[in-house]
Amino acid sequence: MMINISKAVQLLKENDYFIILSHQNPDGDTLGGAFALFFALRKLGKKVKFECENSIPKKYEFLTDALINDAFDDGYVVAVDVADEKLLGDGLRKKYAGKVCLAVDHHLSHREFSDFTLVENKAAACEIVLSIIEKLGVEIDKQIADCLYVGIATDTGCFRYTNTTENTHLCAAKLIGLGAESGRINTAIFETKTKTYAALERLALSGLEMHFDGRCALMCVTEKMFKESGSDETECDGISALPRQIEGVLVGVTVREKAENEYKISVRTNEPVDACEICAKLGGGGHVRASGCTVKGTLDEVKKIVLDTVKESL
Ligand SMILES: [Mn+2]
Repeated sequence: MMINISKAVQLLKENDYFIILSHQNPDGDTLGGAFALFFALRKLGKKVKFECENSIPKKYEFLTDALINDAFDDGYVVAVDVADEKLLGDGLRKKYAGKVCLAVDHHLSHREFSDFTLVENKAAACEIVLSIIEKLGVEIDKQIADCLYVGIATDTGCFRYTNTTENTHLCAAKLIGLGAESGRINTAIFETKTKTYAALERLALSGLEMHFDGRCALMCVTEKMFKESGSDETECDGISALPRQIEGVLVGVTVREKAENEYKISVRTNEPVDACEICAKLGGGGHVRASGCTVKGTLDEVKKIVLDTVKESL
C-alpha cells in the first residue's frame, strides 16, 4: 500500500525493533539513508540492525563508526532506496522476501514489494529520510547530518545532475548547518580515487566506443580489467558517469561483467533521452537520467541488445 510520510512516521513510532536494509552494491544514498534512520531510531531508544548484501565500500566507512547492530531476531523490516525486491541481492532476498514492512524510496519506477511503500520524487532517498527524521522529532546531530549529506551529494553527482532541485540545496544547507562536513565529505567521495580504481578507469576508457554519430558512448568493464587493475565492484560505483561526459553524447552506457554471461548495464542520459525507458525495456528501471538493468548473454550479444534498445530512444 502506498503511504505518505506521516503514516511512515507513525509506523516507525509504533515499533521497537528494526532491521534496516540497503540495496546490493550499495551507494551513498542507500547507505546514508539507512544509517541516518538507524541512528535516529536508536536515539528514540529502539533496537536496530543494519543489513546489506555486500560489504560497505571503503569511501563510506567513515559513516560506520557507531554502526553496531543490536542483538535480536525478528524486527520491523525497512528498506531504504530499494526500487525492487530483487535489488536486495540474492542473500537478503532469500531472507526477507515478502517480509519487508516499509520501503522508503525515490525511484518512480519502484515496484512495490513491501506492506507499506513511501515513494516521493526527490533527487535522493535521503531527502525523504530527512523529512521522516524531522517528523519523528529526533534531534539531528552531526553523525546523522553527515549520513544524509552523503546520500544527497552522491545521488546528485555533487549537485551537478539535473535531478538537483531547490529542495535538494535546502536540505543540504540545513544539514551543513547541523554539522555535516560538506567539504571533507565531497573530497572523500568526489575528489579521491584509489590507485586500483584509477587503473580500472584507464583500462575501461581505453576501450570506449562511440555509436550513432557520437550520440551514444559505450564502455565495458570486464572481469579481466578488474583482475589487471586490482579493483573491484565496491569501488567503482562512479564509473558509469564517465561515458555521458563526452561532448555530444546523449546516452552513456556502461556494461559491467557480473558473472559469466551476465552483465550489469548502467545508462546515463542527457536531455531529452529517458534512461528509465531504455532500462525498463530490458527489465530494469531507475530515474529519467540514470537507470540500470541486468542483461544475460555473451559480451557481444549484450552490447547488441543494449545498443538496439538505445537506438529506439535516439
Ligand atoms: Mn538513491
